[in-house]
Amino acid sequence: MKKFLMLTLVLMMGLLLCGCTDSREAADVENEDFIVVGFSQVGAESDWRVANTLSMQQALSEKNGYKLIIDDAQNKQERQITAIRNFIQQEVDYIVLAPTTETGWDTVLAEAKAAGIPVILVDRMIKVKDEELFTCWVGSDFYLEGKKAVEWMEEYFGDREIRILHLQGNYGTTAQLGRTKGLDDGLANNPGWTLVHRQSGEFVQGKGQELVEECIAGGIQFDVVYSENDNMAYGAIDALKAAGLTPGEDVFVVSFDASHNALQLTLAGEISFDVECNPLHGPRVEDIIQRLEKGSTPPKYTYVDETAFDSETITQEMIDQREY
Ligand code: GZL
Repeated sequence: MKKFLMLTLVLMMGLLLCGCTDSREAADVENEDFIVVGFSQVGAESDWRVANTLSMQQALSEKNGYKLIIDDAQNKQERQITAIRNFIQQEVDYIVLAPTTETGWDTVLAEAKAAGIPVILVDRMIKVKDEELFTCWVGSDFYLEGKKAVEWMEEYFGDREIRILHLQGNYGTTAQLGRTKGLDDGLANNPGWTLVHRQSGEFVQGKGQELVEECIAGGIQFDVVYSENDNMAYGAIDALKAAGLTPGEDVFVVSFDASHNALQLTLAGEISFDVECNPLHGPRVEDIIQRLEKGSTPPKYTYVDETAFDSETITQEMIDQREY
């Protein structure tokens, strides 16, 4: 009898031990059916960013076979670096990085590479000594976006002298650098254009409004607001209206992103020209991961095709057909 009891005890202990895997093993078991993706996102500063995050969530869903871990960096690179290190610790299968800024990534991406985790970049670009530190990049040609805006301004204003108030995005981001260079080339090629003020509105509505209010209060005269994203343009429009100025008549607003709300303002004539910056990178990232899973090599750089909208030709039907 004693032997039987001992045998039963040993068996029960064995069952208990094999049944109580630690949480990590349990997670591994749970995750093994999924491709685990760690996504370091800039933040939620704009309509564009919100649409970008939603696109990633919809594409990298559990229904599609993914477990997506999103970290919101609140626009701080140091939080992104921490997030990437956490993803490495969690042994994710892929890291997706939407970089806040272009520089400062070499060390942490070398750690991801050493851990054998592919890094996919979306949206803005980074500058690293070794381009093997990331697998591939998908995003926009921000200089071309700026060029499109300048070409519209040249067409619309012709030889008219114009004074430009420039609301920049966060300094050092590829979007700001490209869109600013587009305007700088326009200023160099159009002697009748004058830059009356340039400052970063950090891609957010409140700062955009504040800068325009300060310029108006300071007596700065301007004909065009070149706003490097829609949310700053919303703020600029509020400031113009509060000062009794009619956007589209007294002052012309040129913007970037072409998010839904901005296109409604373009239809209303309050934004004169809006250059698309497509945020729907979720399906593009999913396609890249599937290619990598199958052992094929996606292109190192993929630029998304983008259009632009003119208040004189846009229609509600065009807006209704868009995904964001
Ligand atoms: C552009 C993206 C920019 C958007 C802003 O790809 O990086 O950041 O234009 C967003 O709306 O904040």
